Amino acid sequence: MAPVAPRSGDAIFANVERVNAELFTLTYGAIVRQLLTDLEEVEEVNKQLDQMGYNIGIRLIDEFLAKSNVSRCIDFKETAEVIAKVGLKMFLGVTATVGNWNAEGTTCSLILEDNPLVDFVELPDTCQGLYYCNILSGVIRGALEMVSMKTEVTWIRDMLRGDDAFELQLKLLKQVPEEYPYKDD
Ligand code: MYR
Repeated sequence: MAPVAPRSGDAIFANVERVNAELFTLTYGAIVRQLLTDLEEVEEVNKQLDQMGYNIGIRLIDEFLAKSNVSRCIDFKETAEVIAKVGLKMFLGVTATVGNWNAEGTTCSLILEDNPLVDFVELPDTCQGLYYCNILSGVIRGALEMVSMKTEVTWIRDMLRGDDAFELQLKLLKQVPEEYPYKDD
């Protein structure tokens, strides 16, 4: 019998990562499916996914700041780049391109060519109107609120709806100045 060649640590780690990613994708799919069964209305599912994401985002920001060593961003442009290149990479394993800025620098898009949330997913006709990845917009909205930025996060393009990419629009509504905790005198 041919001896079994031991696999390198890297190969095992890559395999574990792939299995984790698949498990994550399938678990998310099961959650969406359950919400569709429980709530029936696609609009309600969209809202629920966004709310779940928001609840995750307001907690996940702490882990992000602790692990990434990212310091305060000077403006919304830098924040968008940090989300696209560091945040998405850390939690989803992909990066996005930032584009479509408005003149004021308050609205932009994150464009994702690849989105692990939708691996294995095909939406039936009964799910038209579903924003399958709405959890992601909620996560970003929640995370940004914790660093004093009120935003509106909206899907503009969605490959599950036949578009050529995923495009998430970030609109900065209000930047709440952080209060200095001590009196100056
Ligand atoms: C600051 O100015 O305080 C830094 C702001 C950085 C905000 C980064 C938010 C990261 C959100 C991660 C999203 C992950 C989605 C899966």
